Amino acid sequence: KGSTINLSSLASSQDLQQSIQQHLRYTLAHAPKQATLRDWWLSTSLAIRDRIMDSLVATQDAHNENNVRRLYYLSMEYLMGRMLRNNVHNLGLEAAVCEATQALGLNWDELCEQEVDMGLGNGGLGRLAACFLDSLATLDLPAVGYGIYYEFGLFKQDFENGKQVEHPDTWTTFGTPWEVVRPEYTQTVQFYGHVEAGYDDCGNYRPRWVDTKSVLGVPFDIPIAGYATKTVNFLRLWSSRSTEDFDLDEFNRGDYVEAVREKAIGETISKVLYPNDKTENGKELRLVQQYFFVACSLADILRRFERNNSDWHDLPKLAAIQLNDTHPAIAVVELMRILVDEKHMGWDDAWSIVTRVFAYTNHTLLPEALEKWSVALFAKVLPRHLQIIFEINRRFLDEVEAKWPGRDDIKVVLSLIEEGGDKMVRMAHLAVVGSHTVNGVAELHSRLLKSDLFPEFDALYPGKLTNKTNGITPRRWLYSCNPELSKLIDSVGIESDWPKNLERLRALEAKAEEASFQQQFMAVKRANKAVLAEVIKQECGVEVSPDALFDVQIKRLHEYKRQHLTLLHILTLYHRLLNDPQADIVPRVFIFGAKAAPGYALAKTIIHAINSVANVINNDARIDGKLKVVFLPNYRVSLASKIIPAADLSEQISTAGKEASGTGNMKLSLNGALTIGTLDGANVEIKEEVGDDNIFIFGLTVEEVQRLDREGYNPYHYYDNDAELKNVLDWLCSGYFCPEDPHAFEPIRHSLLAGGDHFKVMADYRAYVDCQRQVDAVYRNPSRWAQMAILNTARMAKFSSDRTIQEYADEIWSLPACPIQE
Ligand code: 26R
Repeated sequence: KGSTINLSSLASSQDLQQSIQQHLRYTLAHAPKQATLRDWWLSTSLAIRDRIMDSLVATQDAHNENNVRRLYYLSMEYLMGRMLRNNVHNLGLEAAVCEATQALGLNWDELCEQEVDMGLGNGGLGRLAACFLDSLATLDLPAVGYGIYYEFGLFKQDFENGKQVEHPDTWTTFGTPWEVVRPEYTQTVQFYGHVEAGYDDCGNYRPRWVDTKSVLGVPFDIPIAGYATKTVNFLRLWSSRSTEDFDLDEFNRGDYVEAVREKAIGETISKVLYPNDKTENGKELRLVQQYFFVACSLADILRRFERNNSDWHDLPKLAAIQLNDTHPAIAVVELMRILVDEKHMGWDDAWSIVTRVFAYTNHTLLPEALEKWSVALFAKVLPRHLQIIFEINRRFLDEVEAKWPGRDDIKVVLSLIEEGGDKMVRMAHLAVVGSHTVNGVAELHSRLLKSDLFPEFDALYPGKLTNKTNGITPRRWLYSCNPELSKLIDSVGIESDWPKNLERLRALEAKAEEASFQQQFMAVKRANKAVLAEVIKQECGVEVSPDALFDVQIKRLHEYKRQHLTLLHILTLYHRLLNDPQADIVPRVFIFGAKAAPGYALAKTIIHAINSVANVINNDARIDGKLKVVFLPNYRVSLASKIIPAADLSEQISTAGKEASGTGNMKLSLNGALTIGTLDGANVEIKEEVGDDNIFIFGLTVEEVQRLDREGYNPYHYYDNDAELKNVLDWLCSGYFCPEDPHAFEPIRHSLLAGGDHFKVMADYRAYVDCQRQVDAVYRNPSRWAQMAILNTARMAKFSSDRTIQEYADEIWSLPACPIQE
């Protein structure tokens, strides 16, 4: 970036071109004339990878030589998306690669389109982990991400007659250039079996975990290059393999086929990502996945520690481990097991080490998403760990007794074990007790964490519960995905380091009222909308006008996120237009992207309903194209990067108190979309940053939602007293939009009325529809809209994941940077 690069970029572009040609010939064994676009993409990626490797080796060498303190991020999910463009941008090779590919007769954008997303996650939590890796490397922080090498990532979504169907995501079929297999760091993991009492030579109690089954974990490393720095960290993903002795008996008995079948069981552990972000409680394979990747990762961390250190008491000096939600919380127990059972350390000593190593991030307050595992399942899969959990709990309840003598009611609430017919291990309690710091992901969420979810923990451990408001990487979510806006930013004299110093964008404030800048800013938006219109044409077969307001709702499909509230708004506008073709309505394109968990029937019904309504509206000549509704199939990171630069309006309309943070809200605002939203999650802080005049806020507050829940909420009240609401809901369920199955949408109506409307859709409908009228009014004033959009982009600095990660590094990890010398 910048003008000094041109001379060196000429040299590096020629090198690069040569390197691409060499990979085509010597790695892929192709002559240029037979090469497909995919071959060229692969060769280009391999050429870029070579350049990353030099810095990877240099970085790891420096970290090892200096025995630096490292952060270990444990996450079941990483939504990395495509890697080529971001790697090129982070390495500063953009100009060179454009020249090189051009010289080879290739189109750079087309080349990037060849890459299959790395979709090893469900949604917000997985994408947050990916943004964090980018910021950790960019800030020169020594860090390793650990996760699972799922053979099948999140399913591919198709629509058949408007209904979601799932297909396997076969991202590994043709291999990926971004991985380096590390068989030399293979780990062995034990499961099942039972615990035998035993004593060592000195008479100390030494339980032995025996008759276990074991599997291998083979690590695949994905290099993570920082932006405009030499640091290259890595993401280490574990793939499960059968051990050779897994089924030796059967093999020796001559049952070759049975032995091989058994072998396949070892390989299933890392086969597939669970496509749920609500519940997988009780699924044995999910617990096995969690322990598999945690055990491999901890063994790897301890191996690295032991290379340079001999005293286990130094572990908290050299390792900080962050638990991304409770999914890896078993790590607390596994580290205790290793220190006590294998390193023969005393309990108190070990516990003091463990609780100085771990910290835990909570990402949801929804009760159904809080992990619990039945004690019976634990006893079967991880019998020794269950014993350790009971011992942790026994000592913890002693602490509770000391704080609140005789208060058994508090013990019932706080215990790691939920009593009842089916005893359960509460993973969140384990994570809180085993960590030195717990954080929520937005101010409001963290406040509710303290006041509603864990008030007793907050009293018992004052100061342990904290906040770290989420962020997003401006490299992927502005610099790479919105080149036109990036160019505009560069052209107005903002320092070129803005992608790693997002405060620089504040200088745009001074231009927000300048007519010529407003026009340029909106011309960029218009161009991005034209590009998205092409994608929409291709994907949905629907023509949309870039002059219409692009109203965007992209996120997992969930009742609490309330895509069906937007559907009611769409029906309201449609009905108004049919009643009065001259109705005062700004032409809009409603753009949805969302996957529903395969077992979440109502979420799938909402998708079907949106598609069915879309089909009717898009083909109704009476409304003269004023409304269009498109549901882009297979929403994923790479599709997000096309939608976000083209959005005018960002829908962030969850029931107050339910969305922990949201991160799409930040991405859209950064790209100059205005938010219509509730006072939920990070919307509250976005409002603080952009100012009350530059955001559309509506609906119940958390306090009002809680009051309704306390005093009794009656959705029929709104249905009976708002004729327009009654009308559109009845219409939706009348069979009009789905004649072939007239009752198809009845479950939506049921959930909103007789079902109790847990997410207050009915209560918020009128405020939402009225607020959308305000949106229309502002959109009709292009100068005002442009000013607001510019101020959104200008004021997003707080939501750079660099800010978030620097706060984690300073306040949770005590992690110094380690810049790598040239
Ligand atoms: C129990 C298991 C099946 C499971 C539960 C929940 C698996 C995955 C989840 C996903 C949740 C924890 C998630 O993605 N939460 C989101 O985290 C984002 C990053 O912090 C937030 O922005 C977002 O508000 C929150 O819903």
